[in-house]
Amino acid sequence: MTDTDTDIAYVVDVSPGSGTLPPRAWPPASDATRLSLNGSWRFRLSPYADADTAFTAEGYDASAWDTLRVPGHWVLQGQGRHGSPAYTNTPYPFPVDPPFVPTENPTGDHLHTFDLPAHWPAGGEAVLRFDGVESCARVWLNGAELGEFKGSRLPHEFAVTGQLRPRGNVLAVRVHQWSSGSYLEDQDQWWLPGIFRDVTLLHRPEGAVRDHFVHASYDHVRGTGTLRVDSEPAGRVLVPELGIDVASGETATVPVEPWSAEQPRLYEGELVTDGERVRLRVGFRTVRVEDGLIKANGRPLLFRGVNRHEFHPETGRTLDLATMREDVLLMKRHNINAVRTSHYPPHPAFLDLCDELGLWVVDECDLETHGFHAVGWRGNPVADPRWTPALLDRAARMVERDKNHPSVVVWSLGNECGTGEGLSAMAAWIRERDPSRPLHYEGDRSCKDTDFYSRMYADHAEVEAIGRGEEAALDDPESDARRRAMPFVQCEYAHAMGNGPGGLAEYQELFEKYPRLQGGFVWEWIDHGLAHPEFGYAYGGDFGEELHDGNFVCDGLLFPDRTPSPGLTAFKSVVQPVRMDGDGREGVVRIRNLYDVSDLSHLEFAWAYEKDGATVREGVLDVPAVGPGGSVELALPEPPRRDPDAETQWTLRARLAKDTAWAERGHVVAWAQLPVEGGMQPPAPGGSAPVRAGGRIALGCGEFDARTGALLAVGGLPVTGFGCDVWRAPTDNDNGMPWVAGSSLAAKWRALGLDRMQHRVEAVEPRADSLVVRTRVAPAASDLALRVTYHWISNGIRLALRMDVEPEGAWQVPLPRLGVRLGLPAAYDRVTWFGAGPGESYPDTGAGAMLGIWSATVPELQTPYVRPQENGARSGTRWAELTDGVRPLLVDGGTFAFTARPWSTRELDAAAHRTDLVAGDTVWLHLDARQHGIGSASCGPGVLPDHRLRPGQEQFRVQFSVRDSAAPRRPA
Ligand code: IPT
Repeated sequence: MTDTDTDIAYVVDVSPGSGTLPPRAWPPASDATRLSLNGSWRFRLSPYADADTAFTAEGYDASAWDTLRVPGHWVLQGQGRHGSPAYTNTPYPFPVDPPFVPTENPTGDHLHTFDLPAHWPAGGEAVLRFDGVESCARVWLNGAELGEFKGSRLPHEFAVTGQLRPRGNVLAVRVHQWSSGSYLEDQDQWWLPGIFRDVTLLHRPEGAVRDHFVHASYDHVRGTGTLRVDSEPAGRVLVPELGIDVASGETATVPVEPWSAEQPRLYEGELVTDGERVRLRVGFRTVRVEDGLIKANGRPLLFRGVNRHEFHPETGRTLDLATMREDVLLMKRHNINAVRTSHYPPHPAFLDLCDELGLWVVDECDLETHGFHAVGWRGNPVADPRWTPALLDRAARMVERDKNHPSVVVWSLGNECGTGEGLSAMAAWIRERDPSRPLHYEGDRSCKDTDFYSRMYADHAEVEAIGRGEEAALDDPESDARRRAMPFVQCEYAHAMGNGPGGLAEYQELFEKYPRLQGGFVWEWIDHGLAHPEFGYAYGGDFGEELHDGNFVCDGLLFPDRTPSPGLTAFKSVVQPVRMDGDGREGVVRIRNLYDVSDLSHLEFAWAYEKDGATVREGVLDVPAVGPGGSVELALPEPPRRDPDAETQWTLRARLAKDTAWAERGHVVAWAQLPVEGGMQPPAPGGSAPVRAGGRIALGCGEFDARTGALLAVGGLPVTGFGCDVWRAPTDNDNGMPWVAGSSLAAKWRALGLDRMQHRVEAVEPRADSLVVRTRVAPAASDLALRVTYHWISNGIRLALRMDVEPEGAWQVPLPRLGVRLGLPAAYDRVTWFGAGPGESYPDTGAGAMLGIWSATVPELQTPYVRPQENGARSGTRWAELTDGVRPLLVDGGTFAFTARPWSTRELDAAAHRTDLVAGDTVWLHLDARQHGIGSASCGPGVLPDHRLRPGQEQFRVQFSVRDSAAPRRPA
């Protein structure tokens, strides 16, 4: 071993570090002085861990170094000069050889010079705090080494009393991308080294609070809260609003309003010691598992949750306060009541926001060893006692930091670590330190270290079996019995990768039906697409990584820029805490309150009576303050005169009656539509006789190719590429799970050739007053086919199509879609339609889409999935009008899904990034009788049987007409 080897031995040492202070509560607002050391630092990157340490000496001249923003990841700064991000899901991007890491270990040296502010107090002590450094840091102050640590998303503090001077302090931090700690941080995200959270210097006055623990429980029978604040050193605990003034360690019990995610009642208080006044924000709540249920304040919980990684497209895991707040506000506005901090404790300010705005938090430890799966879990750190101190250190740093947050109701040991004694040791330590919160861990089916049964991506049938308590036995009778007595939560489900997830509503029905099923957490909150000059948003492989997992990192309910995806809009509707159903014809609505604690008095219920999509009357319903779990049946107002020719419906909206901390008055919490009459489709117009001229056949306002029978024009508007279409650019869910053989439906589709169907024209048959075109549509090298017959009729103004489809042969796979496709001039770039909208919807998605009249430009109809794929279908469409502003094309005469895009399906299919898609001279219009559902097979179950498009006999009708824009929309 050389000298340098000894010097860097700490990098691969499995111990958590040395020189740091014991963990303690996140320093809340207090009157003690603090100095943020965030800002512009000097930075140098070396390819190896043993670069010279001369920079740590006093007087080192770093003026030639780069500058870097701290907090930040060096790979996301410096325009590529500092290496690149890399993405893997489960595989370690280095050999599985614990605790060793590659010799090529990017090492970032950071230097920062600072003065103490004039008001920095004399005396007392000083602490240097790092809130997050990935993956390992060694620290020097004014030339003296302080120590080193690992545990990227956990705080570390050093005592620096006596080492500070008024001016010219030099802080030197060496950060290694890889360390033994990397084996514990294999969390399916970008590998992003750096000092990515705040660095702070804290003054600690004599007698300041070293640590404090707020115990605030709620007795729902008596309506009282009990507060005890343990403090070191002792002090006084004041909560003026409650008249509490007790010594630390003493208990006060008083009547209070409890804290809950729905009503996050916080009481302002203070802990006063000889040296410091610390702000307390006390939320009284008791969470426990009893009678086989997770209960908060005596009531069973239903988690409408999401998994949240910390992510920003420009700054990676460095998040500013505004972004954290935006996350919480977006969650609240989308009816989300819970968040799992997958898979590490978040920036502590995020938890303050959860306390304040109300979210149930599953706080997860910074721990995942998933990559050991690839080697049969050999050498898994959680099963190797040498790593137990590191695991305990991580557990303690999470619990101590976050223990005073009322929002944190569950501790999670980590994610995907297999099983092992290290986890049991963590659980035992946490139970001892904080028995007030239930424990979660998904990866051990024996559930020996957890308080409830948790799974990920279990399909609907299995979830139902669990709900009934009829799940299969798994291991020893003792574990089986323990698990069966436990409540159940899906810690991950409904993988939100690309278009989807499908099947949300069916999960929610189960969660609401079986008490044992206490909800779940959608995977995941936001796409981790990194802003990229060439690709728009980059995913795995875009930085030239040798090993990567592609766009599996883009699987969130938000796009990278935090625009809600259709999946989030759907989730909001599926989990809405108020349900309105009933019989529109009878004019009766049943309103159910699904809140945990709130009655309905904070909502205003608006009704609208709509005819063919237009509101003809509206008003506000008088709804009593029904309590949680209750329901009421109400009569809707007397509808205006019935109009059997029109399509009529009630639209009901439950809106906030007053401003809240997270949304303004009028914000729609829940809605429903109750149909009244079905309306009538315009009858098929007949009369015109086909006329052959040149290579064309004219039929009323339609023109056709005499050889192929393809539509060439309608009302003089040229049409290209007309024909039956079954292909869609596969979604991520169609592509399935790369690691599960046979899970890709898209691979089956491509093997069969559904992306390259050939159309053989069997007959073009002019009849007395119609044109019939018979075709056989089939892929090369197969004898499977669809017999497709187009029946056309026209009265000179409208052109009607009936397409009959008859499958031939033994089809084993569902079709992607079934409908017609046609190309229009690019100027046809605006659409108004009566159907579901404004967003996209597929058979098993789009619960957020309402029936109404909507307008959008063709670019606006595109859903910007980071990896391009099928998107943008508007289903349940009664009519759609595309226009160039002069001669609108109306499509009606049936109920269909339409999709309009400025590029073809082939181009969409070939694109890897949004920037590959360039609008051409054609708007491609798809009119589908049906689409195959979406499912969530990118990680989870496929499309449920009801939503599969099985090839079968099909009859599809639509009509086309072109008018001058001045003429009425619906011609004769
Ligand atoms: C599961 C992981 O817990 C999560 O981090 C993420 O990778 C998710 O899947 C998929 O995006 S693990 C999976 C193999 C079931």
